[in-house]
Amino acid sequence: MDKILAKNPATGEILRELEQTSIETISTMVERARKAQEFWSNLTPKARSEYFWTIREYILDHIDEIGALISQENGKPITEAIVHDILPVLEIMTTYASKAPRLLRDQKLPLRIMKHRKSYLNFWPVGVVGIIAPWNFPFSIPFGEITLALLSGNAVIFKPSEVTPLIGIKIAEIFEYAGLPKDLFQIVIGDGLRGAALVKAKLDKIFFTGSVATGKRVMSAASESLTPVILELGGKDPMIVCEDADLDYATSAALWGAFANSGQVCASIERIIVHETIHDQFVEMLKSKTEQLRLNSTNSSIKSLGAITFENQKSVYEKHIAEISPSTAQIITGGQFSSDRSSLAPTIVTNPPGSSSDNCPIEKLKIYREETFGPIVAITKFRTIQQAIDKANDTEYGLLASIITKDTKLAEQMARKIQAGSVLINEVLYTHGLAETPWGGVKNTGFGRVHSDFGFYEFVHIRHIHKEASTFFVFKSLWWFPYTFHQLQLFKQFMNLMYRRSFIRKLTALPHLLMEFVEMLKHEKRL
Ligand code: TXE
Repeated sequence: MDKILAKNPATGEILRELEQTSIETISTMVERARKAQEFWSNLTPKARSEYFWTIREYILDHIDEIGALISQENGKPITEAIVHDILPVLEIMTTYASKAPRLLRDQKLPLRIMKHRKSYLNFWPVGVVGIIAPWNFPFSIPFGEITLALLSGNAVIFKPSEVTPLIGIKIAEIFEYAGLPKDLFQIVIGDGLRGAALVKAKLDKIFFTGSVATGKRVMSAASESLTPVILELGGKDPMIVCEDADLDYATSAALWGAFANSGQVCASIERIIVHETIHDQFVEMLKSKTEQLRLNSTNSSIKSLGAITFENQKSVYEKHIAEISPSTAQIITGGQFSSDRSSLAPTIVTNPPGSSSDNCPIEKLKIYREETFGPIVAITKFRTIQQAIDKANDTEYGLLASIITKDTKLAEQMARKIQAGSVLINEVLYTHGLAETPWGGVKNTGFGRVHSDFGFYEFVHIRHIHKEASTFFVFKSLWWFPYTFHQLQLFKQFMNLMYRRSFIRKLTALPHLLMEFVEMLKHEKRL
């Protein structure tokens, strides 16, 4: 199959038929990128940053056109296309094009014991980076990673999802407009076979965002060449709503956290763990707000939920909903596809009536345990704070978690016990849009970080350079050959001096150390 179809998921309209990149050419693309990277890595970080000021202006000048394309091919409302996909790209570009020169400067490492030596860190780009992206944030997820990769001196081969190839092509056009050196940024169009070929093409690092199943395949294939991988996989993120929470605030946060991007977000709130005393009121208020969301408006700027981007996702929703029975859960609202099956009504599911926080049958269902990646949220109950934390951690994922409470001190204590990459207090979901905060998770969510200085340093090797502080004198090191009697005594006294707790014992080691040093110099010439 050499062609793929770019479609509008809201209407089913075919937007374009596209030639897939030939699998055979992928390794030569990497070779060409490697040549271009040599030149690029020799530019100063400031010179590389200059390209990004041009790109930023281009994006601002074409915001409506890019937003419309994202909305059309991904199915999300235009507000989400502009605010969730484009704005974070401008932010990361602005932050890291400014910061890159400083972050890439050599860093001194003060040494505790070897005062006559100097150590410092020097950063160098890893080389050619492969960025394999999903379809849910087809602009912001890869663009942020590409920006950091290029700013730090790498070449990039980018494979957008086959579900959103036109947005990938738009990204390539933007870089072409900026006049980057030829072959420094290249795009692979097509399906997972192309992704697999890219992983095998002797890249220097792979940034993969997608499903756990594919992430495992990527890591396994990358192990053949020991290519390092960063994996950003799924989530089943919890929101804990404490007894003292303002219900209006908590339900609005839950509404956006669960249904933004139609729930097709790795950090979507898919589980809400509510204190049992406010549970019923919370559910009632969330239901009422959910039913006010606009679904099928043709005016994309007032629509709240868009289309389901990826056709195969619909069977996941069906499977999860089908498992519900009167003894396991109840659907409070939603649960049905629109008549054209392009969207799913935002869906709230809770325990059956009469359940207590110790007996929550919903917690055994797929809808509570597995990633739905759609506009579905499962609500359960807790009684004690410890129970809330245990329930939040009772998942194979660990990307984000949220806590809603007026007691922010308590929330901070709770946050330290939650197994997740980020814990947001009285907020939800949005920190992928912040450039300075790390994004990534634990457990099956994967490992490594994107964004933040930690994410920036994922794109460089750290080279440690070590030298004598003085440029005039170089001494043979005392631990070199030959191994001798006074040399050994000298080191024992050195350890007493440096590591004894008692000041007196440290002090008494000093004359012995000096004596052994003199004896060694007199009788035990270094080879
Ligand atoms: O992901 P895939 P899909 C999750 C979410 C969703 C599931 C399916 O749970 O239900 O993924 O989405 C490329 N070697 N997320 O099918 O298949 C593929 O072409 C290398 C979470 O899109 O993992 C695409 O570019 N690459 C996520 C990318 O991998 C391969 C956002 C992701 O595809 C490959 C989206 C292979 N063997 C979905 N096979 C998040 N965490 O944000 C496929 N690809």
